[in-house]
Amino acid sequence: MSEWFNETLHHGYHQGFEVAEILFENKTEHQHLVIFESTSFGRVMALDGIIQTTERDEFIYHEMLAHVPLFAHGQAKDVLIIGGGDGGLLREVLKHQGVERAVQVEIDQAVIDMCVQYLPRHSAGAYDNPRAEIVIGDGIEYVASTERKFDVILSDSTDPIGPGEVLFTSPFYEGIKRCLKPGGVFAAQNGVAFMQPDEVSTTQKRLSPFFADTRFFAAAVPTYIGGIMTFAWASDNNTLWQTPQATLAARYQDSGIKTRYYNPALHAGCFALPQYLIDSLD
Ligand code: AG3
Repeated sequence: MSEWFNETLHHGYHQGFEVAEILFENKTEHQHLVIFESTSFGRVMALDGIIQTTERDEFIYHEMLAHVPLFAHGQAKDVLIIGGGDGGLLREVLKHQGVERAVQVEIDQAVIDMCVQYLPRHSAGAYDNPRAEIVIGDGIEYVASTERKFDVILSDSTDPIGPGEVLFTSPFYEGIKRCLKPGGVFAAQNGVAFMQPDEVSTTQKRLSPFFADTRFFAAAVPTYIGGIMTFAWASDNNTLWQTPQATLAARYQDSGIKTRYYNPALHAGCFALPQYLIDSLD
């Protein structure tokens, strides 16, 4: 009998991975962390029973969360990442040579350490990059108190359950507004819309008091099951989201960045949402 890891996120609907080998399993200071070798998606990391990332499809999520805001902005120098302990997002952000500093605030040192050890292809050396600065701490406290200002802020959180819950609240968004430079952009993991519809409408309600433009973009990430994942987008520059495809294409080409999911045409289209989602937004 083979052993299976069954995710516990949605009611009455789940995905399972056949486990080849458990590589690490422990209760950290903040959450239950497991990293295993699967027979289908490479190495897989889960926190509190919820799949966070797999080697096989992480590129979709990390490329979209990094490159949509960064290519739209076009001249980001200072980037802040909240969460993202596996290092995949930091890896993609640092591919932008114009980024002079990427500060990452992660609450759980153990997630970083164990991912460097057991998911090394995620960070791919990003934690040793001199442009990266790692802060172990609570993201909500950081954005409420730092004197730094950022061009792009990315929230790579868990779902709004456990330690990640505060990263979906008004006080967090107020902090984001506080440390975003004029014309900057905030983007955040915002759940799988079909399965977690309230996350989209709640985020819209909570973000819009602080920003002139609040919207969502989407990508289909197979192991975030149930359809498209949405990413929240907030900026006081309400033209940034519709940066012309030709501009994106020029920036993409100049950057020399190689991607496997992201491309300028997909970027230009990713803000188009299914009607059921638009209707839920009012
Ligand atoms: N961050 C997003 C996990 C979301 C999973 N949730 C879900 N399927 N609704 C994971 C960390 C990747 N760096």
